[in-house]
Amino acid sequence: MANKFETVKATKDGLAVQSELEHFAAIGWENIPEDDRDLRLKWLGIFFRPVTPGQFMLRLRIPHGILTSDQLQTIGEIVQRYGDSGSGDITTRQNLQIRGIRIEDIPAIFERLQACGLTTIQSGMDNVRNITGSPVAGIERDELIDTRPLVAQLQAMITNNGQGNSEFSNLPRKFNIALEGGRDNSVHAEINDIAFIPAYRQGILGFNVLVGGFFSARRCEAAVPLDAWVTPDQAVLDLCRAILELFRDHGPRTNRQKSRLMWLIDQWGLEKFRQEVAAKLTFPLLNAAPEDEINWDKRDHLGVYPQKQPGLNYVGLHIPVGRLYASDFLELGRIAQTYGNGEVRLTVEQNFILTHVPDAQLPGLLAEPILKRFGIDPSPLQRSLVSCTGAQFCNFALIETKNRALAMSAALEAELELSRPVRIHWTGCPNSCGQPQVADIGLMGTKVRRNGETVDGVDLYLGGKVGKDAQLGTCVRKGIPCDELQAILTELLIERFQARPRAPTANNP
Ligand code: SRM
Ligand code: SF4
Repeated sequence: MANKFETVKATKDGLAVQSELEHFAAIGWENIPEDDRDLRLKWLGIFFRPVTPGQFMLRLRIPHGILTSDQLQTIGEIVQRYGDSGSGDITTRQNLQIRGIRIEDIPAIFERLQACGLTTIQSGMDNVRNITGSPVAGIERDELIDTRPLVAQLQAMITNNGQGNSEFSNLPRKFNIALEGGRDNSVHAEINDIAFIPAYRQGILGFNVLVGGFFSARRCEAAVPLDAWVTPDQAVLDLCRAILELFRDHGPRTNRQKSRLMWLIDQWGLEKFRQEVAAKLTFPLLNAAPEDEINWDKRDHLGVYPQKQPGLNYVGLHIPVGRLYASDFLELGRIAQTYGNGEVRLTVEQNFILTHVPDAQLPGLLAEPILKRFGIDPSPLQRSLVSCTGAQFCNFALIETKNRALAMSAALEAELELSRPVRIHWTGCPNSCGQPQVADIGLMGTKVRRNGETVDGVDLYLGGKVGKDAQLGTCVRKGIPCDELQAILTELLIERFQARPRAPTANNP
């Protein structure tokens, strides 16, 4: 029997609500039919938030995380309209979500977004999500492949140039694609349904292909090699199309908890899956190159770095847990325009990079007041902190995450001295949007019974390794009450991450 989501999709395609937007804006959020409001609008990137009813979240698509200062300005102006209810977040897919949005404003907002080259189309539900790539593509000195044109072409193919593409609007489940062109696996290739990683085959530079990586409440798997290598051109698009069509036409749809691409690969076996993919292509699918070129540790890009273009630099700014307000969008847009060429990048660590800053402009940029909040050299725990949305806006959340993550890092840093960053990722529930499995220390929200009471807690993950030889971390301890967590993390940081207790001071006796 089909699950509820399949019935909704079969009754009316998600993209069909495109033509009803004006009507929805006119009748108000309370009167929109529930399946349209709560589900189909997500095909347009419009998310009804039961936690803040009437104030919707808009999830954009920022392919490769690349934005212009004009686009930041537009986003800032849109968010500004909502006063204290307006905010935005950089997401773990190098993307932006903005909040506080009223349905009556959506038609005008969509016009404004379109006018500056932005779209929210097919960014939620059973669609291909934001396509990620190295945040320093095209400016990195040691880059192997500049993936920007490929990511742009893929986004155009999948979304029909941002207009909506019914070919890919009824997949069995969400779908993630990442292209890495550098040496440090900046995109977490291993947790995507399809990932391309650079590899030389017989002296030619192309990509080895990984498939089936995903996290879900039920199961988490690292992607497996497809034993395929493709040239960095149309072949990438053709391969994605072939896999997406197979997933669409043959992917399991009965149980939503067992519908991601890896479940189809399990069902068929990797060999048959590869054969089916190859059969759809007009070129022979070559075997993988014996080695890939991912041989660096992962970088966080915070700080000032020379670009491959002489005399120019990129400057990575730390945005605490990715949270931005209207004035931040406007101010970041202004400094990008004033000191660089107006282009910025977002990272999967929820941070921000200004590009093309001439050497002579660096002192002025580094003296800008906003860099006091969004610094280039934050303290070791703040630096690598990542957090999903959590209970403030997400109704799946079992705990509040972003504020808690910030407070916990500050409290730990008051107690401890750290000689290196420790990547701590918070996620509010087992859906793992905050990717606790890729962190040094992962914290997944849960509820804990203590003395007959239910309290906020976390499950503790350790062992996540990123960059070269990436590996997923696993749950080592369940159900730690949040108010007992600081003591446990203190011990862990001392034992495993070389932290040292600070000498007592007047402020911290
Ligand atoms: Fe996620 C559902 C937020 C990255 C796995 N995710 C949700 C929803 C849409 C649930 C909802 O409707 O409330 C969350 C929206 C909350 C809100 O108001 O912000 C949500 N996910 C996020 C973001 C914003 C977390 C963040 O703070 O950065 C990320 C947005 C990415 C983007 O720009 O598109 C986000 N989500 C991820 C990732 C990480 C990644 O892609 O690298 C994962 C794990 C990787 C994966 O998908 O394989 C992830 N989100 C999920 C799942 C579990 C998927 C599954 O197969 O079961 C759900 C629940 C679902 O889809 O049923 C989910
Ligand atoms: Fe919401 Fe859970 Fe995803 Fe966090 S992990 S954003 S709480 S669905």
